[in-house]
Amino acid sequence: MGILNVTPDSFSDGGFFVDLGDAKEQAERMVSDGASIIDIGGESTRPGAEDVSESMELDRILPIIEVLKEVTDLPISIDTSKIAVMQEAVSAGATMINDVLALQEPGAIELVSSLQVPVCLMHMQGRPRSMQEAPVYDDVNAAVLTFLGSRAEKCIEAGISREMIIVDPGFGFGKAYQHNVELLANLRQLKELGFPMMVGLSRKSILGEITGRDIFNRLSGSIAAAVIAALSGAAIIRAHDVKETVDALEVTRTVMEAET
Ligand code: PT1
Repeated sequence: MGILNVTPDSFSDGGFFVDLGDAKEQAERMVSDGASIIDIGGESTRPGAEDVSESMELDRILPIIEVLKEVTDLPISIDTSKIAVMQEAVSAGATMINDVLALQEPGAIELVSSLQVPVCLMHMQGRPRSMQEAPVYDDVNAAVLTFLGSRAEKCIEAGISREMIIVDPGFGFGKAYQHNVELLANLRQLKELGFPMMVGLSRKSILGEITGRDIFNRLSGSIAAAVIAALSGAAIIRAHDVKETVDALEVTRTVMEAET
């Protein structure tokens, strides 16, 4: 899954992609580099990010969806927690919903049930603005597993079909350094839920903490994290550097398939 950010305060692209021409170019590159899904977010959810209004989010993403449809037939995922944005984006041609709030907004489950599109349910402790202040867990793996299991169950009860559900542990979302490391080390446990897993670690601060690198120098760390996630059973890797990530995952896949 290639990340196309359209927020001017986007955490690593620094607002380079608010321009439609740039968004188109970036999308074309991700397509030719081998992305399978394009993820668009109109609201930054990185640590410390402020809320964005519904109308601003729509103004940002609807034109991008139009442009993307000209460029590719790949699935378009919309990274949002707002039901109006989910609805409008799917009407405009988005085919997947990526919700860092795991459909906890009132009406979100019912809407997605009626839209019949795949949905990624992500775990977060707290909310983006303050989630990194003092995250606390008794057992981070158990907390994530329990939360995602119960959200998935609620979705299924509301009529979302089991095949439409993807789960994501939410690296960096209300997790301290040790929580992120423990989660990645035990990612296989999440497979027990029986849903495809999505993982986003691309350029995140945990990689900076491990390597001492700033955000522009985390490619190797991001690739290592993507490979570990794939070896642990992740089905979807959310990444900025599509070409490099696809190559690394092709090697990983080839070796995994050769295991006897
Ligand atoms: C993610 C994800 C996402 N990450 C899904 N959606 C972001 N499903 C946005 C840091 O610590 O992992 N899964 N949408 C980006 N969020 C962050 C969080 C960016 C933490 C950076 C950090 O640096």
